[in-house]
Amino acid sequence: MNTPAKLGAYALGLAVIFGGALGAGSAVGSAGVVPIADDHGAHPAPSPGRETNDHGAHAETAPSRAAVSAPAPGGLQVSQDGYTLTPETTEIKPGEATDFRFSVIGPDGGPVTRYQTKHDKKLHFIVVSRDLGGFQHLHPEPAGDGVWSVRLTLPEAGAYRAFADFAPEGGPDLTLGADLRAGGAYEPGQPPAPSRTSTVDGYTVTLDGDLVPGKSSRITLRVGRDGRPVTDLQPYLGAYGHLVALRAGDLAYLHVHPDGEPGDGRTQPGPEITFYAEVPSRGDYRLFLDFQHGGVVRTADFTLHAGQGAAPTTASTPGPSTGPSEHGEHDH
Ligand SMILES: [Cu+2]
Repeated sequence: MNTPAKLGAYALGLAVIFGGALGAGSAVGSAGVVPIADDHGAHPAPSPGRETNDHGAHAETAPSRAAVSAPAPGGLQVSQDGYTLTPETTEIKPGEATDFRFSVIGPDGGPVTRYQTKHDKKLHFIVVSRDLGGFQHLHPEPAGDGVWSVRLTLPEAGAYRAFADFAPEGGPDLTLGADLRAGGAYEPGQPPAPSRTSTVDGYTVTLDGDLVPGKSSRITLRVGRDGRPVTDLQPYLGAYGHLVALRAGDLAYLHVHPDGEPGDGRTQPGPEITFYAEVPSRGDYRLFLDFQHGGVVRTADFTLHAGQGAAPTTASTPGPSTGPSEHGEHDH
């Protein structure tokens, strides 16, 4: 399988997870899948995740499909599928670098020691403030016996959310979330207002595209510096950009990767980076883009409102009246 196809399959897998969440109670488990497949029509590769959804957990009939598949978005649970994110460091002082340690306890009751490599790393560790202001994307190091260790500074007193994004060897892709606190009095902030432009260290990143609930949405980010387009972005984690989307309100986690990757013969190193993202519902989303230039990784941040259309009907039907039959057509 060539690389773009793999990326497409990866994005599709994520989209299926979110689409499945939409299907809860409305018997549209497949509706979330179909529009993504259309958008990725250039990629002929079958998706392992989709195979499983269509032929593994589900029987031939729609009712069982709806009953079985209702996975929540990632990051909302500290424990899922028998795996539990287990912080060992409990005290964090604001503004002080801390050796933060944690493990993932597996179904057998012991810490997981073998992980698949995903996007160059065995485990991705994201920390955000609960009010979605600050964002850190870190890569912990194994500290022996299944313990992970990472140098972590929580800049101010307050409530934070940590996400561990990983796949145990022989296990599922997981994003587990846990609350962290930095002690002391604090004033919770308001989530940032909608914004499509971000400036960081002299770079300006602008965002084009809209998040539509239940539908794969093309998002294009354009990187400039001092008024000129940046055309020599450097690969970071196997891509020219790394985008995380978090839903305001509960910090549901959506991890997306670009359409294309360095060296595939079609993806340019800037100024544009294209992603496909599917969000599960209306509301505000914070988007954090990691990009590398001049040997430094920087993060641009945005806030988008996903509001058009009522998912999932808008996602899979040309008009409002054809919803039910449309759903029927997609069942096998
Ligand atoms: Cu990472």
